[in-house]
Amino acid sequence: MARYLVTGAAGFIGSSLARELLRRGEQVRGVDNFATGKRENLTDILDKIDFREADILDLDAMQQACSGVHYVLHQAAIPSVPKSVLDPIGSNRANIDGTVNLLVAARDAKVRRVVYAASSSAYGDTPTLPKHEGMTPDPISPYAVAKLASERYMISFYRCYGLETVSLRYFNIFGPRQDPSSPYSGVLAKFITQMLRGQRPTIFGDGGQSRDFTYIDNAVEANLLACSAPTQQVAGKVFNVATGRRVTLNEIFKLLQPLTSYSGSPVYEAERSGDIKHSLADISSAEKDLGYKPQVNFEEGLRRTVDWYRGA
Ligand code: UD2
Repeated sequence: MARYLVTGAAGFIGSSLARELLRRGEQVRGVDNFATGKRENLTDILDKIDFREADILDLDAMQQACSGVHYVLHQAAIPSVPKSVLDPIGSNRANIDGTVNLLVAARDAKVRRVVYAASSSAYGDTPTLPKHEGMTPDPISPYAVAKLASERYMISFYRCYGLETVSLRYFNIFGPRQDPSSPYSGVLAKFITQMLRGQRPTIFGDGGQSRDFTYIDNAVEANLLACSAPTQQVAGKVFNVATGRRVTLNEIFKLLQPLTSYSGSPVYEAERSGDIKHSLADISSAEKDLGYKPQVNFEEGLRRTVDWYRGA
């Protein structure tokens, strides 16, 4: 049995990781400052994990949190393109300073490996699709810049200190427990909850923008593979975590209509600043070096997510 530290444990992805680790019989420690995480996400597992309310900007707290830990799954972040456009300093603090603190703490505690929630936003709006890890990044929003900078810190800590690090570039992860309530929430959480309530969803732009939407179970699996894969295959490296297929917002709206029994139409508003048009991943590196294979496809993920929100 290994001990895992999940940062952002009360978040959508962090709490899903914690739940799967427990299911596999691992020990879980979690930290969260509840900036975006929710206590409800931990209700069913709080008595089974060593949870600490702490901010990743607090170096002492991170040093204590890393003590005796084998693997760190670093999910804590302020994960939003538009929020970072409004507050670049806050984004920089949480998404870069927080990562550096955590890396210092992990290095000093001699953690075996740190796996990081990097972002597909690092690629920016370059026209070539699919995006592969060898492409030169061209981030647009402050959020994307911060996620890329943290990725580079991960690589730097491997090169300079030998701390094994793996960065997973998540492509629009969605699924149960994604917070739908903030203006900065992921589009699927918003659309599904709005349409289930009979409210008109808002599409920013013409709805022709596309994403490689990736169901949560695939991201969880990728994290666990990133912990167990051989050092020479993964340490100091970056991997796309996605499905290799993209869907437009207009297509999603149509798919969601029968699933949510919503018969209305969407509202179209101006495109969002900092947005990119199309996103699609080449997942061959993750397949080869991590042994990753998407477990749940987009349609199945969408059905499971709608079912979850309907029952929530
Ligand atoms: C970016 C990253 C993603 C993750 C995420 C964290 C890309 C391609 N993806 O997601 O990997 O790091 O940031 O937040 O950079 N939209 C609407 N109506 C709404 C809400 C959103 O039309 O009510 C649009 C939005 O303008 C965008 C698309 O939906 O074109 C997806 O937006 P999002 O906020 O769900 O995710 P995105 O792509 O910024």
